Amino acid sequence: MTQHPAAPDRSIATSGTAVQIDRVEVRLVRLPLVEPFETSFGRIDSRLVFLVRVEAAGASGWGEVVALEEPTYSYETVATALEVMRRHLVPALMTGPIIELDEVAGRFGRFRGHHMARAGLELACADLLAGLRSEPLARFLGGSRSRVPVGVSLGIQPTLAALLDRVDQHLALGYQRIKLKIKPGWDLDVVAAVRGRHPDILLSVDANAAYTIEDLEHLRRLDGFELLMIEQPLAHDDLLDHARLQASLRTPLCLDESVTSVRLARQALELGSCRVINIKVGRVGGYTQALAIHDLCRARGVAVWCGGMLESGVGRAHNVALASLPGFTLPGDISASSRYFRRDLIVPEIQVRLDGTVEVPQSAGLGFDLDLDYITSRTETMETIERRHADG
Ligand code: OSB
Ligand code: MG
Repeated sequence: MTQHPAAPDRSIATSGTAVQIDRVEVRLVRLPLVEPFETSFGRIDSRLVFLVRVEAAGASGWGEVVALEEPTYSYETVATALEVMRRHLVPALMTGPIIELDEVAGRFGRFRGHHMARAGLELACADLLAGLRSEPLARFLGGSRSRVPVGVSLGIQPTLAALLDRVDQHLALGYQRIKLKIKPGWDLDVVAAVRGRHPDILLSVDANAAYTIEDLEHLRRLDGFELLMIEQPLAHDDLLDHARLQASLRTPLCLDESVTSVRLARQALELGSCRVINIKVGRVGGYTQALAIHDLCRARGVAVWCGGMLESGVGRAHNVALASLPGFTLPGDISASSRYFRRDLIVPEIQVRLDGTVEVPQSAGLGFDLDLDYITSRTETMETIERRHADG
């Protein structure tokens, strides 16, 4: 295992018992959204939730693959993740027992890409291992906070009035930070209106790669609005132009799409491509990478926060656990279940307190029960992958 010298040494210790995973269940569950979610890359009307359950000797763990149905935010889709999981990842995972969580990432080490698919399995294994040692997932990962600060991501709206309403509503609910999705034609006026109405809130914007370096002068006009950060203004694979842009801005840039590994995180920081990093466990391929990026940023005094992918409660609960680590100093995109869903897949649902925090569960594993009846009623596809005896 290679590690950056600045990052503290880390290994997630388990009880030391070897666990053989012999069955993986995958389900695609369709959840309606309370309202469409629109970004610069398109509009999402409902969420096809990809749940993963790993089973070993009577115990099980749950994870979620955060890929969308279309290859817009990333090249992965629900369909590619399912195919890669059943053909490559699950067979690799089942080649022998695991003791430590980083062995799961190790089993996938020879594969390239498909981070969201890998992460779904690693998340499920983390829940399983934490549960087997009767430890809350947050503590298992090294988290220390009992509550995590949260913000909300507000999609592009049909009108400015509708957006201003959403902003007011979510501030009243306690959210500590408002993030506005922007794109060319829905940017300066919108930000000016929200900032004019709320001079003192933590406000950020997220372009999901909608601009190019040709827009530098235009983007510089965002510098007047005291934004907390500008998230991913330029292409997903362009660290160099982000560095050029950051050099001519006062406002910190935050990278999301561009940071898919600890190596790219280090390169982005060394190039000056950003001053903040959004960590999404799916985008980076699982907890092992997410923790390495957290450790790298913490050692360098760079703030990180936990991003979101319109997860169901399962992915959301994992995000809460991750965000309890000490380096997650900015509010995460971890909203209440009710911000997206009329009914979520977990009990209790994720709730945001009026002080803009979400409580970190203290019970073993994920810390939430799964609503199996509701999950079953919404399941479109279910498949189980069993270990073949010839494999072990
Ligand atoms: O860029 O952060 C993003 C949702 C889907 C894909 C990408 C992004 C988002 C969000 C919503 O901003 C975050 C959330 O509340 O889950
Ligand atoms: Mg983003």
